[in-house]
Amino acid sequence: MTASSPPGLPLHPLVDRLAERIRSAWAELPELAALPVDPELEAISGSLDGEALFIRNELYRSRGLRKLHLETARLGLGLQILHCVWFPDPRCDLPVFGADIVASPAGVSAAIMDLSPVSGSLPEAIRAALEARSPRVYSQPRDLPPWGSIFSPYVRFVRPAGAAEEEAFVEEVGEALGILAEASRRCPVQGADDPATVERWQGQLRYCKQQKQNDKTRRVLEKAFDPAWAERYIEELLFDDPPQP
Ligand code: BLA
Repeated sequence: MTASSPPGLPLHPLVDRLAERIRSAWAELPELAALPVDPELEAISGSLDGEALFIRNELYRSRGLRKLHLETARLGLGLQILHCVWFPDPRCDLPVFGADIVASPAGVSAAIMDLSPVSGSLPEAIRAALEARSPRVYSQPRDLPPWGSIFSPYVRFVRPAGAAEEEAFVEEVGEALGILAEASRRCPVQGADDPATVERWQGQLRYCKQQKQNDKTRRVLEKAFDPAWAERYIEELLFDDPPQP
């Protein structure tokens, strides 16, 4: 049994290791507090064609970060998903962290992570910290879909080939979260009606709108549950519009 799944249903090691890395990253954040999750959405279990399904959602906030979301799921046909987004408070000059892992018995088909700008370009200190990392090479990079125009030039989107590349990916996520966590400790909190705040809020609205164009997410959720449920889950939990600051 693992921390993220019911007994007898271990998750793919990359999903488990990355989930643990993310949880230890947010445990260090200042002013960390749990956010309420609709009990209907927090822990979901069922079955599809005789196969066990489950979704676990964890939600927190911290200084400068309005919504820290981690979802781990098993959604039929052996599909396992890790989805994580850290949405900043628009009053702070911080990017959105996002990561997604899609694994099946055939292996990990997609591992993506990014610190995505919400106001034209990344804050300079974040850009410099990303630039200063040691370079990593993956043998099977993947091309972004058109809606991926929201991502930064530093986005990582790969099919990790083997344990070494999976480990490199976990390390990279840890580094990116460290960079964002450090920036979140120090960022000034600007006024709710400051034009920069409003621009960053609009940037988050755009981020959510683009993510909602990912038909692959919707299709998997519709198949495991039903279209109305998938719609509600996407609109209310995964990519709900950020409240106006
Ligand atoms: C791709 N996301 C996918 C795929 C599936 C899901 C099945 C196709 C796998 C593949 O192309 O190999 C499914 N992802 C889900 C589901 C959830 C989920 C059901 O998160 C439920 C919570 N997606 C995100 C975030 C990012 C993201 C935060 O949720 C990035 C920061 C990216 N997922 C992303 C991208 C693709 C993908 C870029 C590839 C899409 C494509 O190639 O068309």
